[in-house]
Amino acid sequence: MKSIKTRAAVAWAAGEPLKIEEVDLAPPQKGEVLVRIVATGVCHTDAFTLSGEDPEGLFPAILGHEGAGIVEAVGEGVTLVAVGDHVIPLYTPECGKCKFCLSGKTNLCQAIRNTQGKGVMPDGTSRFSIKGQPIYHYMGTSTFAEHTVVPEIALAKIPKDAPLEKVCLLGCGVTTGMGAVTNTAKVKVGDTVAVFGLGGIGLSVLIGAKMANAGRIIAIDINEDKFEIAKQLGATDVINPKDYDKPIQEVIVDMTEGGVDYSFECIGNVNVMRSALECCHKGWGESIIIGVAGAGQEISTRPFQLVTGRVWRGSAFGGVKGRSQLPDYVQRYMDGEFELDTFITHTMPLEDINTAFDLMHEGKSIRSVVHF
Ligand code: NAD
Ligand code: AHE
Ligand code: ZN
Ligand code: ZN
Repeated sequence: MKSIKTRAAVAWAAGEPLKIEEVDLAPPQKGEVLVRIVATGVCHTDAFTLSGEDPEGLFPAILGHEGAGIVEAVGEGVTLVAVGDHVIPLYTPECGKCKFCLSGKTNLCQAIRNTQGKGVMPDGTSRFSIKGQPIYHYMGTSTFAEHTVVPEIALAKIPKDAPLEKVCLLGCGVTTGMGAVTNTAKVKVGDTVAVFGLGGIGLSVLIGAKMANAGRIIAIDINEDKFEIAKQLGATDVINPKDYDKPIQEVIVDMTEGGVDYSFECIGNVNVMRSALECCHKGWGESIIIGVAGAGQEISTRPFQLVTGRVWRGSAFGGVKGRSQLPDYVQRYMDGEFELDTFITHTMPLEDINTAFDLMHEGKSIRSVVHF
């Protein structure tokens, strides 16, 4: 097989709009797969990396990690997928063999993590180039391209009747939020929950909390436009920290007779992470960090908060093992257990992808889905 030409949105430099380019894509090598991306969501993490705040950010790169597509070709030795399979690329792969996969304790497969973080395939090179200049991969997925190459361990095979332009959101946002509730926090019936940040991630936490039959579900955002949809998805209380002249953690502790059982930070703001921890109930409350904070930022609290029983934890891709567990999320969506339409506030062709970033920054979208 020869190289192909494809279309992609290229991030040439931090802080600059993406540029639509014709890109050369080398054929999939051993263990790799060529995927035609049908649709991709735009997650805040793409904007985070584009902003230059990501310590692993590399340029020029093809961003995007919330996609869905169809296998067009496979490299030597590929056995996990075949041409024609419908797939969701996984930024958290699942090799099934590494210490992490075998631990039974985490979804953070490390088989290809080093090269993934360096913007290249496991053999240390990129498949993307423009006029001979290599373009970096991103999160091992690079879904802002009509065609991408992905290691086979980084593909979840999904049913062919799943609508790719919707289930692409399960490639990151919705799975991350729902999974954080069930796998990381393990919210139980009647538990009190606080969700900070009502974007794609926070709203998916709401879906998970409602499904877990949590009791009170407090949704917090500084953009009140998010409150209506939060209520639709199960929030019992919606609050804006700007309406109070005391720290929001104190407001929540007062509202809940001592604090919540679980809180989720879905913003990436280290000050809010502190509030999310400190609104937890003394003795047992757990706060789950989902938001991604910029280079050099650190979290802080009085150690006494932990001494007195509050727990700080984190969650990546909702603790979900992509190849073995993501197909089940797709099936549950197909069975009508939850819906995705509410999340898709905007759709657009690849050419208009920068609008998706503008809408996100203006607080006007939940998810934009880009089609090719
Ligand atoms: P988003 O931009 O759609 O939503 C963020 C929300 O936070 C917005 O509604 C915004 O109004 C609100 N917000 C901002 N500042 C606030 C503040 N000070 N107080 C209260 N609300 C505030 O983003 P998203 O796509 O939902 O992603 C959320 C975060 O989760 C990002 O940091 C993203 O990088 C991260 N993320 C992490 C994972 C993971 O696996 N850990 C996966 C996906 C996304
Ligand atoms: N590259 C950043 C960290 C970015 C990060 O935390 N990514 C999350 C997924 S966000 C998806 O929207 C993640 O899965 N992290 C685990 C991992 O191995 O990257 C940095 O700070 O260097
Ligand atoms: Zn994401
Ligand atoms: Zn592994």
